Amino acid sequence: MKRIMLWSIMTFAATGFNAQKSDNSLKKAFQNKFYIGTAMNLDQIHGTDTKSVDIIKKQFSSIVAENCMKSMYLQPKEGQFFFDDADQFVEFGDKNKMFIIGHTLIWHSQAPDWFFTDKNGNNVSSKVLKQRMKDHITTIVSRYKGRVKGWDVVNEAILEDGSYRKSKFYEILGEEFIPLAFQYAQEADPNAELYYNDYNEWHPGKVKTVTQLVKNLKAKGIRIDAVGMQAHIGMDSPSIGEYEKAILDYAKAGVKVNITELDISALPSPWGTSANISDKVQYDEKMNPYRNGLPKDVQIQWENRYEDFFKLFLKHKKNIRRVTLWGVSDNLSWKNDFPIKGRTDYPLLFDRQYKSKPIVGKLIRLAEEGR
Ligand code: 9MR
Repeated sequence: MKRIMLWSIMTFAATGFNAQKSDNSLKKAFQNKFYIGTAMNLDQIHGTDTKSVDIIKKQFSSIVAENCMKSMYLQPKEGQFFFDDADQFVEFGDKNKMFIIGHTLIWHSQAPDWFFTDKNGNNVSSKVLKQRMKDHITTIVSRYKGRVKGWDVVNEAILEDGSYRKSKFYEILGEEFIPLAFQYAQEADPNAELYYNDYNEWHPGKVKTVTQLVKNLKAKGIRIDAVGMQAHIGMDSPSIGEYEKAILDYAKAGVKVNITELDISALPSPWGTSANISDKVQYDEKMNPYRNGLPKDVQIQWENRYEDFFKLFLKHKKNIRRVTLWGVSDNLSWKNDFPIKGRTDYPLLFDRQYKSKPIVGKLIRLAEEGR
């Protein structure tokens, strides 16, 4: 009798464990909370990186293209669009019933030079730039109308002190380029969600200008649905309190928050959490301390940091539309080369062998507990 009982307990434990292993996923656990997404690179979009593709299909409910929808790729020459990669990306999302995000329509970086210059290399007039923005946005948004559900309309236009970035868009059009971009996108697909996306968006200076921007757009009758807070997070900065305050401020201004581009670097940072990709720092051995793996204490600290942020996101789930990781596995992360080239970082949920890290199970449990 005792033996039978022991056997059934063991069988139950074993099947319970297996079921958890095979059925549970981030996508299922978070389905009534918010979309949980990832960025996709070209090998994933083309289907050649099958290990990543399996993970994406199983774990994520939303996708964004890491690079192939940026203006230098979509319109490398005026009027010459290249849609092959973006088309495959959108097809993948449709086929797998995912919430598809377009990244990004207007960004000063990765924009081709022709966008801003005439044939003599001088800045174009405001009239010409407006027309080019309109053509670019209208062509792309109309092509994926009804399929791409939300667009990062403008990316990284405000600096930490709250001033506008002195980009070519700003130089030629002033602050007006932002409402114009939103208006063109809205006209091209009235049902798509429209976002302003930026890094360090918890900085009080940025929060002030971005909330003002939201109010100005709304006052003009132009729709903005959410602010995308890029979450390139470090081990010490930002604090949960700083992040929470920003989420609440954006909610108060009448928009949802997308947590975008989430990755938590386990490495020392030379300057904080900027994601301005033109900034680079010289390689230094001391800044690459974990080439052969994370020490246990750092790994625990890193996991706690992920858990703390997800607790925050779950606490504010009413205001959060989506949480999107900036990639699948550590080996593919941009963080290995930023802000210092050639380091070994551990910012994502899947390791270099494409195995889920223990944090995945912990996040699933957190979501299930918060049901
Ligand atoms: O991860 C992206 C990297 O592969 C590209 O080389 C880089 C330049 O296009 O952009 C990276 O993604 C950026 C995102 O588009 C906007 N926010 C900052 C991200 C990291 O630089």
